[in-house]
Amino acid sequence: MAFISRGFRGKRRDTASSSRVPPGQHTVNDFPVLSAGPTPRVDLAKWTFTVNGEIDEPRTWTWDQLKALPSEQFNVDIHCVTKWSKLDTAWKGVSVDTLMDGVDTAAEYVVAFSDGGYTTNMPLDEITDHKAWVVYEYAGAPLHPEHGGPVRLLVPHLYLWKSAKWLRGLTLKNQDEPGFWESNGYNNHGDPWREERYWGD
Ligand SMILES: Nc1nc2c(c(=O)[nH]1)N[C@H]1C(S)=C(S)[C@@H](COP(=O)(O)O)O[C@H]1N2
Ligand SMILES: [Mo]
Repeated sequence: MAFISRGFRGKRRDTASSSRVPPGQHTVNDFPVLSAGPTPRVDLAKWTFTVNGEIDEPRTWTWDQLKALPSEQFNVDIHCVTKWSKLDTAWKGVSVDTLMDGVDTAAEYVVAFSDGGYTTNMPLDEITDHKAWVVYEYAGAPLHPEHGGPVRLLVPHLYLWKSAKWLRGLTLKNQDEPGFWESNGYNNHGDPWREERYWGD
């Protein structure tokens, strides 16, 4: 009985994971680091997180204020355009919906901006409605600086370059404005299930 149920679970897991890996991707167990520049040094006493742009009054949180917001713990699969996917990664952070709660904006686009100058753009509705988080813990520990600590954006339904590390804020925009990689050949949208890897895909 135990043998049968173990075998059954194993088979189901394999089926489930292959259907969770987008075309052209393979799974990894480690967590590769991909950064276009050096890991910034961050002083949390001076750190702030800001939502600005097409908004009546910019909203700013200190580190303590961000940590005091309602948080969520969740597991998601992540997909890098360099073809690795990592299943069931465990995160803790604040939903973008929480940061946008009560914000009245006509903006349809957003640019995420980071310490070090990295930017990435998305339609605003790709990061609202339970689709994106500002995360500060990975696997039960503070997010390692190499992976974007103190906080990174996490947009698991798009390729991982949209998940800006060392995130400092979101700029709401009326017009779409390509970010760092989107200006350097990556696709503007980046849906792994459609293999939107490069400009023109
Ligand atoms: N600020 C910043 N965020 C970034 C990057 C970067 O270079 N700088 N690289 C992006 C790319 S291309 C990828 S694949 C992921 C990698 O995240 P990881 O290093 O935690 O695996 O971060 C994304 N976010
Ligand atoms: Mo990447």
